[in-house]
Amino acid sequence: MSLRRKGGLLLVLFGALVLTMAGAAFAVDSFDDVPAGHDFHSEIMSLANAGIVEGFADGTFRPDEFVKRMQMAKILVLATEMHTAATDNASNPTFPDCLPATGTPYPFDYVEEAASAGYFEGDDLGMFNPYANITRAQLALVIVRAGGDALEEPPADWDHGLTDLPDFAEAAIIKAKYNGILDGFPDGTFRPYENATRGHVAKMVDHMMDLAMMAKLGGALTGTAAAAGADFEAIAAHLNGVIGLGYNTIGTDAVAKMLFDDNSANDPFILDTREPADFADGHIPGAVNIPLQDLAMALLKEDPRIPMDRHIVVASYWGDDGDFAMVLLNALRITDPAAQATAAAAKEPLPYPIAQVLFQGMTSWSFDRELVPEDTRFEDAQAAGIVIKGELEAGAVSYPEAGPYPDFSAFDVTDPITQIVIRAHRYLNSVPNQTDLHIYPSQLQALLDDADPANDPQVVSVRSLAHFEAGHIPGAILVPWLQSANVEQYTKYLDPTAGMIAAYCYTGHTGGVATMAFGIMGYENARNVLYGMNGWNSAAPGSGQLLNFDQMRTWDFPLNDGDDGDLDSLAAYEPPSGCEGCHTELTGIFVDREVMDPPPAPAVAPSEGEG
Ligand SMILES: [Ca+2]
Ligand SMILES: [Ca+2]
Ligand SMILES: [Ca+2]
Repeated sequence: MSLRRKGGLLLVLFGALVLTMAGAAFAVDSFDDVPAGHDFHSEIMSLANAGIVEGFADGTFRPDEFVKRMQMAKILVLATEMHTAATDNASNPTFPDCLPATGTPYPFDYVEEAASAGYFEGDDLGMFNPYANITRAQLALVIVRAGGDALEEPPADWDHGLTDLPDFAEAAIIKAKYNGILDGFPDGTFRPYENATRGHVAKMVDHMMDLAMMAKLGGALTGTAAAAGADFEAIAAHLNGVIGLGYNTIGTDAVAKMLFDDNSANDPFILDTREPADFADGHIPGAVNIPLQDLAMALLKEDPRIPMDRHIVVASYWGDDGDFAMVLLNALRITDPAAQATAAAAKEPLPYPIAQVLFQGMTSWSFDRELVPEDTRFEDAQAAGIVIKGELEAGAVSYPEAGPYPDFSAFDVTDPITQIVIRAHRYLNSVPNQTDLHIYPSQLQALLDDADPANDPQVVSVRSLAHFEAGHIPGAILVPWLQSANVEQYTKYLDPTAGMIAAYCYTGHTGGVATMAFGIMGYENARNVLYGMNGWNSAAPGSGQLLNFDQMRTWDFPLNDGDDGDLDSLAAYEPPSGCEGCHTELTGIFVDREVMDPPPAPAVAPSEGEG
């Protein structure tokens, strides 16, 4: 069953909402002034594809222009499906300054619908002020009203940190901030009387709609249960089948060969899951940017940018974060993993397209330091003390008591694959930033060494049994990554009530697979140890390959950053002088500086990317 078919399922649930979304595939490609990498790109495109906002005839969206109150009324009634074709209240207008003669249906009908829904109340004189620009405070007020029960109430003592909230909108602004719909400025102000821009409106409305959709879909973590629930079991069964197929990394050189061979037929689709600002600093030519925390929602909405039938390579920061996206994509697209396994074993064409991860992410594509957060490239992490010489323990595995299991609120869908996408959205957004899904080796060491057992993570090795027995992080249990969703044999030993589950592997990649599986299954305390055992102690058995990473696996392939020199097509790429053919006939080592100054032979053979 493809996602397109599942759209039929969502269609029943969300009626007009999904009808407008389903029409998205042909609606809008882009706006000239909202390029990929723009702060509000994904939200504006999402709303435009849903038919809730439109651009201008000249192909622009003008994200910095202000929004009139009548425009806001229209956006909100479309976003919440309160618009009806019939003109409402024509004989009994609510506001003296917004009459049928003002314009029917726009703005009159939309304003009446927004008033009937309780989104707008008018000013002290009973006027709507349709041509006035909506302020930031008013925007918070109407969006919170439109969001209704989908928004959570903040705890009474929640510290919102904002200093300049007006009485009339204070509660709404705090609630909107608590639900992640808005934020203040770095100086602690909210600036309630400044005008909201079209970009801000798009961001906030899109987020409110996402919350409303998720509230309907269910699957929220509610706590734990002594026995595994039926939804948990079904999710685990599909994940177990998909992860057992063993998909993981693809070497950077292999990707480059496919992209630069002047044959577009074999090009993978490059999905870049970094944040927009990092994407804008430089990305693989042709890559599409959907930040990791937005990916599941984009899949639920059938974002037309994500192909259902092509080989996908995920480009991320370090690579292991790409495994989070890969697990989700493969779980969604490989609907019958047993059929995929059968075809693979028989060396027959695969029934489903696969997703893989660029080995070590953008750190291996380019030397550019701006592509990943400061100090987190492996060699920089060594210098910064993020990568350590942690203690090792040898010996057999000792497991705790099995259970309890994560428990979810009831899903509004019965299909386990859609449930996996829902759960993925909830897990990936259970932390403020995508980088919070990691723990640095130095942070793990601090938690284990602070003489406070109460904050100790449950440490999980996903490496081989032999490598576990030869040396593991003290106190770890073993959950082999290919069986990270095998509940009966392994997953039942995870502790959903621990402060953290810290999974580690070799280089980070398979730990990313396991961590994503755990998170989808409801272990939202799961984190991946950045750089795995290489980050904890590169002298451990089976480790060491990242010591050679900078020499062996970091390439210098082209980046597009929006400036002159960007590649319009991959066929236009010309390798630097001195390495004619290098990028299409790669063998083992290639970086520009090696052409100039070949490195010494590595002490340890390079990884095959098993990570
Ligand atoms: Ca109407
Ligand atoms: Ca190609
Ligand atoms: Ca501790």
